[in-house]
Amino acid sequence: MFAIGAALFAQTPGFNYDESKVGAYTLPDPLRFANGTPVRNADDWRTKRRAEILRLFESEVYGKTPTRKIKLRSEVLEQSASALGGAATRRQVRLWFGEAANAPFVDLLIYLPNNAPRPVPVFLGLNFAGNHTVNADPAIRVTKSWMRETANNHVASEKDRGLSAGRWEVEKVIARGYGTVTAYYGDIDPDFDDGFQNGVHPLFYSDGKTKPAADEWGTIGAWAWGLSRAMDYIETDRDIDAKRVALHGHSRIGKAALWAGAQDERFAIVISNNSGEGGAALARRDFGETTARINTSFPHWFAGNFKKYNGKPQEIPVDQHMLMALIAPRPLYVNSAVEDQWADPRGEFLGALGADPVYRLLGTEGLPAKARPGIEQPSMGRIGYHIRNGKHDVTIYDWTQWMNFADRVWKRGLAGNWNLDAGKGKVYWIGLADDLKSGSFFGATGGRLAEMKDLAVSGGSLKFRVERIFETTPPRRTEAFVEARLEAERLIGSTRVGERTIKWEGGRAPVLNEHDNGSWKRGKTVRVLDSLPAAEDWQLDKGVLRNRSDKAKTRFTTEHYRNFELHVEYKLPKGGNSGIGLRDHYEVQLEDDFGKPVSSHGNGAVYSRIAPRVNASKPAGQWQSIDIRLIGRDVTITLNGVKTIDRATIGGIAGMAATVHEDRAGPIGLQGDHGPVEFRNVTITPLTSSSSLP
Ligand code: GTR
Repeated sequence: MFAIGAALFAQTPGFNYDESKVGAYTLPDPLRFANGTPVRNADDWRTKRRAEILRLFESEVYGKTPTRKIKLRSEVLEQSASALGGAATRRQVRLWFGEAANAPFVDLLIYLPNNAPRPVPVFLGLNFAGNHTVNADPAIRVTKSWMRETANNHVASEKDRGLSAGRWEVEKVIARGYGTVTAYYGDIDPDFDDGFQNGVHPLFYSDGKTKPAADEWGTIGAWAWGLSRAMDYIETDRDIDAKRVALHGHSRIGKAALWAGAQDERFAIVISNNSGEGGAALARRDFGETTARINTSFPHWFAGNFKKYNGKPQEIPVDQHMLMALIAPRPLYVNSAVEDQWADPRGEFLGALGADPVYRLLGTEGLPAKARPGIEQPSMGRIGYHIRNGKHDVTIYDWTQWMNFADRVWKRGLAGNWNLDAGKGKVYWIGLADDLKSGSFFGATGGRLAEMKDLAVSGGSLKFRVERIFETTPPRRTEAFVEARLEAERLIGSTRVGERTIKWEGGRAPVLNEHDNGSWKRGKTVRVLDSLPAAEDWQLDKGVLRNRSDKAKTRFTTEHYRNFELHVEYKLPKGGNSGIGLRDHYEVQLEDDFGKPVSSHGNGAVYSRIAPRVNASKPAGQWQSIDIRLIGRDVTITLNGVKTIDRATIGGIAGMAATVHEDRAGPIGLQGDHGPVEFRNVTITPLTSSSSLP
């Protein structure tokens, strides 16, 4: 885009790349009313000054957005709970603007992470070239709307699937527990000057009117209106958290995102990516693209009135810092790129900084940086800013900062599940609720999860205490004190038990892309006991394996398994206790609990994670059989012929866990150090899926 622009500049003036030509300018003060009196407090801002500024942006810059409500109708065109290899739920929703059969519509493409609690926070943004370009997912519908590209006569092409995937990074967004909602901007209003005959403008014409008045909306206004309609839909989707929608936009769509965020306070975070002139950049600097230039190249973007200011940006009654002030006190993020001088990176930073006094008046932290921060050194407060290397684009660097910013303002950084490595084959686990008010911990109290007590979270660090009472005589109590901090997506911490301190470190529990969704085929069944490596403390006799001592080490298969069906027959004496290790991640408990109430620590339970529905145990001394089907974290267990756990999802590692690499295959382990136990007829059948990723 930069190169094409450069060729055009030669003939069409109206841009400036010379900082010395910027000259002196005075920005209108957001904290002074039009009549010169000061805005004294938050109440003055909220009740009067905000409305005054909004009116000026409406009549002089973007044009008024019609207020008449259009009846919306939504239809789910397609959905799947196993999109992106099982990581996400995909939904394609058509949103009709009006009840007429030929009403215009926009197609929303939605991906929601399967591993995150509902409702999920989302990133919402329009795309430039159709939903099918944001990811290579072949199920995304290809739009029939007008395309900016002339290559295929303005028609979208199958060939363009995933073309802009690097600008969307859907998988990475999903992996961090966010959803993505997007729509093609041309569905709302095609991006060319046709006198406002197509798109949504004509919906609002009445009394022989054929185009908007000079103080009414242009195409940026229409895109912003469409974003608010997407928000209307989001409010009806129970899986999406409408209170945590981060609105983002690149370039001209970034201008629309800022304008939408300024008008519609339902957007909880607003992000401007390289939005430049008419976006985050100060018009008065007249640097890069100028007011005269943008109104000439794109006469349909702004209100007719905006053209009055061609060559006279100092006469606009507002400047773009005031647009961003309208977003206050909601979190705002602005970012620039070094090679994107057309968008005026300095002007974008100064625009964000110019909104800071309003953020502070409203009692927030504003933008911490007072001077433009160094390249790729983000400054994050209630306003965030970064400038990265590279050109006019959206990159994974930008996305990472947006997600860090969202984590920060929504206090999500520590929320979620963490697999922690404590060294010497020991692993721990932390699961922290989204609201950071509760959580559980595995480690230091045996194989069990313990509830966090006295949990204190501040910024990127947390502290809590756990305890476990062992039902020995006399009962023994273990207490551990845990502290951790988040550093660059790593959780670093320590656990103190008495005099001993154990250090550990880890990352987020991985997303497992496999689900028990009917696509799994059984492979060849293998008899396990015959192929176990030799071990002195176990004895195999006529097909029955028994431990010779109560200290017998867990017997592991040499083969590693990922998704499988495992059949085990076992016999326990009165009060007996053993377990089956699954891939070094989870444990299925074996215990003499005949006739007792079910629990997540009883016979056939996924230890500390999932209790059986009913107690199907047999009395001690009898052979019992257990069938375990494990796909990703989805587990089904049949105990003595009774389905006791039906496709439940295991929340995380516990029990016999010995690795943080929960996404890897691992051995099957038979436990023999909790007392006498016998096994027979152990078989395993690997499962494979045509739709699973390697
Ligand atoms: C340019 C325009 C910019 C910016 C960009 C884009 O041609 O001059 O204001 O919006 O397009 O949308 O990529």
